[in-house]
Amino acid sequence: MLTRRFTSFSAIVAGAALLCTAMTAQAREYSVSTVLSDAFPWGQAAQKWAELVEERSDGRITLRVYPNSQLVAGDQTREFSAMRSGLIDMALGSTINWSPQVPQLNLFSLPFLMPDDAAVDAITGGKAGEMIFEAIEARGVVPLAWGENGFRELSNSKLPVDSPEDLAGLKIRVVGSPLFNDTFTALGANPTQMSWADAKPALTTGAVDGQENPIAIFDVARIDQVGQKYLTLWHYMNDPLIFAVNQQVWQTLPQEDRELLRETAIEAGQWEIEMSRAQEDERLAAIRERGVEVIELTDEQRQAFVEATQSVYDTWTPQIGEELVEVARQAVENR
Ligand code: X2X
Repeated sequence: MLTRRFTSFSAIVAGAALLCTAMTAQAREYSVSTVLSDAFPWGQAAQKWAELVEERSDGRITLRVYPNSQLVAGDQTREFSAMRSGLIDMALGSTINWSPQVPQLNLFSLPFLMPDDAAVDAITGGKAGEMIFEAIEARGVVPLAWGENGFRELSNSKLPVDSPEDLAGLKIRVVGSPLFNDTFTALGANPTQMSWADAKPALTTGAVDGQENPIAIFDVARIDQVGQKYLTLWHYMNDPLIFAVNQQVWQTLPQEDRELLRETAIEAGQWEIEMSRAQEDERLAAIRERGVEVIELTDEQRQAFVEATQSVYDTWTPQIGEELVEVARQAVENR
C-alpha cells in the first residue's frame, strides 16, 4: 500500500517534471540590454518592444529588459561585444556605444552632418542605413530596427556658449568613442571620456564643467540640478538607437518568431521616435522654467562650429568608409 502510493506519487512528480520541461522548451526568455531605464524614451522603447512581443507571442517569448548597462557592469562601450559573444541575447543600443566595434557607426557622430530630423530619417531609412545594417551583421549581430536617442545638445556650468572660443579649456564629459575626443579637442575644449554611470557624479563634484546629451536625457536625469545652467542648442549630432539580436539566438529561432521580433522592433522604434520628437518642445519649456539659460544659435554662429570641426571628417571618413559618408551626404542633400 505504502509502496503503491509512493509509486503513484513518483509518477506524478515525474509527469510534472516532464510537463515543465515541455513548457520551458516552448516559453523562452531573452535578456535585452539598455543604457537607460524606462524613465527615458530609450528604456520605454525597450519596454514597448517587450510588451508587443509578449502580446503577439501569447506569452511564449519574454524579453526581460536590463537597464543601466547592468549586464556589462556599467560599461556601455562593451554592450556590443557582450551581445556578439552571447553574454546578452539582445540590446537596444546607441550607435555611439557600439561604434568602437562597428566603425561605420561613427557616421552619426560626424559633427553637423545631420541638420534636422528629416536628415536623420533620410540616412537611417535609405541606402546608408542598409549599409550600416550590413556592417553590423558582418560583425556577428543581427540588427532589426531603428529608434532614436536624439539630437545631442551641449550644456555647461560656466558660461553661455555660442562660439567655439567659449569652449576654450572647458572640461567636457564625452562618451566612449574616440571620435568625441577629436571633436571637442578641435573646438578647443578639454574632453574627458567616461560612462553615463560616472557622468552625473563628475558633474556634481565639478570634475567636469559640461556634457552633451539629448534634451530628453537632460530633462529626465535633471542635469540642471547638478549645476548645468547653460544649454546650447547646436544640434551637432544625433545618435539613433538600434534593436539587435545575437546571431546564435537568431539562428535558433523559427522563421515566424524572427518575423515577430523584427516587426515588433520596427513598431516600437517608430513609436519611440515619434513620441520623443513630439515631447521635445514641452521638455525644453520645462528646462527653461527650471532656470536653465537656453542658447539658440544663428546660422552664422552655427557655421563657426561647423568650420572648427572639419578636421574630424579628415580623420574619420577613412575609418567610416568614403562611400558610406558620401551616400549619407547625398541622402541629407536630397531629403
Ligand atoms: O552616455 C550617454 O551620454 C548616453 C546615455 O547618451 C549614451 O549611452 C550614448
